[in-house]
Amino acid sequence: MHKRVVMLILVLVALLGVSLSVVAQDAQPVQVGPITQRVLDRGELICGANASGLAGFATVNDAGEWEGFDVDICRAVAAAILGDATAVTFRPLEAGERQAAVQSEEIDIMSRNTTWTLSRDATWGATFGPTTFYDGQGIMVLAETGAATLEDLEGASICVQSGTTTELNLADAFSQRGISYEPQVFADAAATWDAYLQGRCDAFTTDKSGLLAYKSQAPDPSAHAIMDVTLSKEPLGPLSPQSDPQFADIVQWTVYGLIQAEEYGITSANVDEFLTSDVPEIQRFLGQGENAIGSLYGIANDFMVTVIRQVGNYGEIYDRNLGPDTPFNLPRGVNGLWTNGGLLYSPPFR
Ligand SMILES: N[C@@H](CCC(=O)N[C@@H](CS)C(=O)NCC(=O)O)C(=O)O
Repeated sequence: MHKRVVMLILVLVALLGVSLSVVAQDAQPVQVGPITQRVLDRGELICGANASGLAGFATVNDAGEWEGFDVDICRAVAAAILGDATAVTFRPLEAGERQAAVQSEEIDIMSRNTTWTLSRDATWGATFGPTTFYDGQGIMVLAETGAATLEDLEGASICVQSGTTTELNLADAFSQRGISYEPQVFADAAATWDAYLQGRCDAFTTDKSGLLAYKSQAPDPSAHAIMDVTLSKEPLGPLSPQSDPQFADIVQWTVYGLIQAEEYGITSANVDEFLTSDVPEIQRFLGQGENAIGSLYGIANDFMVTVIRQVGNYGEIYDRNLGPDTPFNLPRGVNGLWTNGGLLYSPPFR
């Protein structure tokens, strides 16, 4: 009888030990992946950016600071991981330099008007984040030519940058319609644009966002017309080396957080008022109370509070760089929230 009691106590103690160790494991902080770890160690995020400057998306201002829509995406990720949107080093990359930069992991993230395609996803060793800007390829011509359709460009010479989806789509679109053309291909963006400006090409082609940026910088913008044709789908967004899926998740949820914040109406100006919101969904989104959000990725639980406070929500980023108070005044269109008929839709933060 005595022996049995002792045995029972031993079994109970063992069971308690097992359950305590399970609790202890649960409470252990999440281990961050290799890219996040090196960002933390370095205290800086290295972000691949547009090399020649793309107005509205990535340029260096008079004070020597990077600014633009693509730039702000990197700033948001730096705020999420490091708590500091300014802790970013931008690494300029020409189109053809992107693959090597991702593969060699000389950058942690790229946010550089880059189109998500299957072959890039597979061969660059990249993980693409959510699309931040839905675009399409367009064509610019001298306004005086009056060219309006692709057929009007029969026999034209067209300036295009190599290492881009642009070069491939151009070939597809023209051969599909049986239109002959002469591609003038350049490895760097400035040379491509200069050749068009100097009249060495009849047309210049790239993403429509890029056309707007270039047109705004032309000596006489009104001399150029963006034709009302769209050659392709160009979903542009950030990407990171696929060696750290957890880092890619952080990028993904930061971008979705920008979109979700806009949907909730949470802005850099009012985020503090939302901290005490009694809406459970918003408490969770902002990582308040007992809700585990960022901590599941080893970053600050309330990472979205920092991101919104320092960078703003998606709508603020869009307006600051491309909205009504900028030279672009670009309507949101498909880049609106799904609640406004656009394509931006965040999965739930829960
Ligand atoms: N979205 C397309 C095109 C991106 C692209 O590189 N476009 C050129 C337009 S000329 C550009 O921005 N070049 C600037 C540079 O290489 O710095 C892609 O991902 O391939």
